[in-house]
Amino acid sequence: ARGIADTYSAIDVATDPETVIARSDVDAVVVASPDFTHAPLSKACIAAGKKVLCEKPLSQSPQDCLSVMEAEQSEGAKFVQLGFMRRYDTSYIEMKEALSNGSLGRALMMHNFHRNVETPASDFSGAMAITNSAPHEFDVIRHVLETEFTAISAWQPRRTDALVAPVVMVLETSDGQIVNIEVNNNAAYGYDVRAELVGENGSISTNNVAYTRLDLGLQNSTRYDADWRSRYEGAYCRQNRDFLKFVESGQFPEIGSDCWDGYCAAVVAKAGAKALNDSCKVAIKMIAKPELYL
Ligand code: ISE
Repeated sequence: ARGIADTYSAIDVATDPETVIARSDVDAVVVASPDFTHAPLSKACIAAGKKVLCEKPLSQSPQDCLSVMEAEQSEGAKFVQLGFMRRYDTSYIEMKEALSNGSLGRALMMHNFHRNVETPASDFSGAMAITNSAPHEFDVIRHVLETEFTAISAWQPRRTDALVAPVVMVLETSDGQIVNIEVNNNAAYGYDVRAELVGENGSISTNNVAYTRLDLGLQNSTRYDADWRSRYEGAYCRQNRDFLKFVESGQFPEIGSDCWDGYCAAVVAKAGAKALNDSCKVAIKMIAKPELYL
């Protein structure tokens, strides 16, 4: 911890997060620790009256998400902004605008793939591709289409090696759209996330940003990012600036993700893990949206 703190010029290090959260000189908190700590540490922030930017997912358990929502509803205010930073990426902002301004016509489908060079953690499984990686797609697709998912199916192809195989999901929405998502955490060639929204009048696709093309030796090439930190650097900065405005003003960011969004992603992820395990389509059922999140 001291070595990391020195690398990033952090003032202090500590071993007990709840003591840090309670410090009088701590105004706000970023939770970027392992997934299972997100919900309890967010609740500790709410109890301390401090706004928190919590990395996704809020929890892999819908029940844990509901307990954080209950803590916010008891206080009558939102405290938690979730780190679904894709909403702040220019490609998804332009995609959402093309749908909302009517140029694409009504949305019919979305095709998505999300490829990591290699699994982000040694304990990564096919189910974690759904519960840890795919929540980005679950959230940003809900945000772009302004709809909810109603059912999910999931499959995996067979790899010849011991690496975690990709997961392919097909989802249905309450507005009659069909969405497919591939998550491949062992794509090897690069960090590659793309989406295409197909409307009744046209289609819009995201592009990976390449600032240069190398022309050399009768070939031309562009580079992939190695992981999400460089690919979404601008989105993270915009998300984090919105969080600081939230801390200062108390006004929740217009495009930020809240605990309801975290709960929805967890419900879809849990259904997706069940669909993969049971090899069948699973219905997605959620509670009614509480007033605080309307
Ligand atoms: C990781 O936790 C992230 O949030 C990245 O954005 C995502 O691409 C990766 O698959 C996750 O494991």
